[in-house]
Amino acid sequence: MTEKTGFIQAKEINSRLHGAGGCFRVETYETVDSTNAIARERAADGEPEGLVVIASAQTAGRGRKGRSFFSPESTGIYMSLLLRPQIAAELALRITTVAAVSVCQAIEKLSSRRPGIKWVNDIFIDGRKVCGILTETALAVGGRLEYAVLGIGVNALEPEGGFPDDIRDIAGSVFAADEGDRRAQLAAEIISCFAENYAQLADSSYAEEYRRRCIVPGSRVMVLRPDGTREADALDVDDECRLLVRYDDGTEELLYSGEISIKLNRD
Ligand code: BT5
Repeated sequence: MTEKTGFIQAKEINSRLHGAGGCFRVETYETVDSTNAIARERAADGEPEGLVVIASAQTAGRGRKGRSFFSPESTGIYMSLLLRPQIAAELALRITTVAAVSVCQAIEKLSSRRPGIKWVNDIFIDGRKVCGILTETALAVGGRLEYAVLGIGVNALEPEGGFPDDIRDIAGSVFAADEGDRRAQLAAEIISCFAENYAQLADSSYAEEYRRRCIVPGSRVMVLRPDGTREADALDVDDECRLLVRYDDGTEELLYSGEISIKLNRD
């Protein structure tokens, strides 16, 4: 039986933060439009690094390129971390990739699941997307980041009645219904794992773990471009977590986040 779930409380999460995770300040809300939107407003008002906005539901959860992120009440974790890293703006992709590794580590600490990263920002379990990550940035003068808002949406449990038709074949959840409501544990573990890894953001040592967890190399992929799609073989992920692909005419390309989307043939 699934326990009756409700709204996540900040104290349930704060009491479970550990290590560097203790430096983050969690605020919880019931229903918001988008936790990323709230965190960005707070960032613009001068809020220091370390705020984490967590909601139990979102009415306008967003993904990349104007897509939406389905964010129903009581079964997911929708959170945004306000960061002010001292890195050049072109390294902002690292925030997403470090977060992807951290979400995998957190899931493995709390379950026997074996998550993988679908380049660049999705976490998959058994062929289904259980988490999406959206990092939004604001630039300061001189090409540095003024702030970054790291948004992480996780399907902890399957919603009652299942996922809506448009994502029914794509989406999955981290926990099975009989594992109960573990959102607070998972949220605390994601924050704590991220906090540890974030300390190493300036060097690219985490890239090895990203590469190991990435499920794309070795697959046939569709590279989606504004001017159409091209099939390619995904070969490898480099030290900056860019994806190296080889097109059928033999040319190779290193793909950056934001320029393209990748679609696995089996999606
Ligand atoms: C993402 O975009 O997956 C990034 C999602 C980030 C959501 C978090 S929640 C907290 C924070 N506040 C926000 O407003 N956003 C962030 P993208 O890679 O563009 O994927 C979007 C696509 O994923 C959609 O077009 C659907 O196909 C699929 N999708 C939507 N909702 C989903 C869900 N709950 N589970 C699995 N797949 C979903």
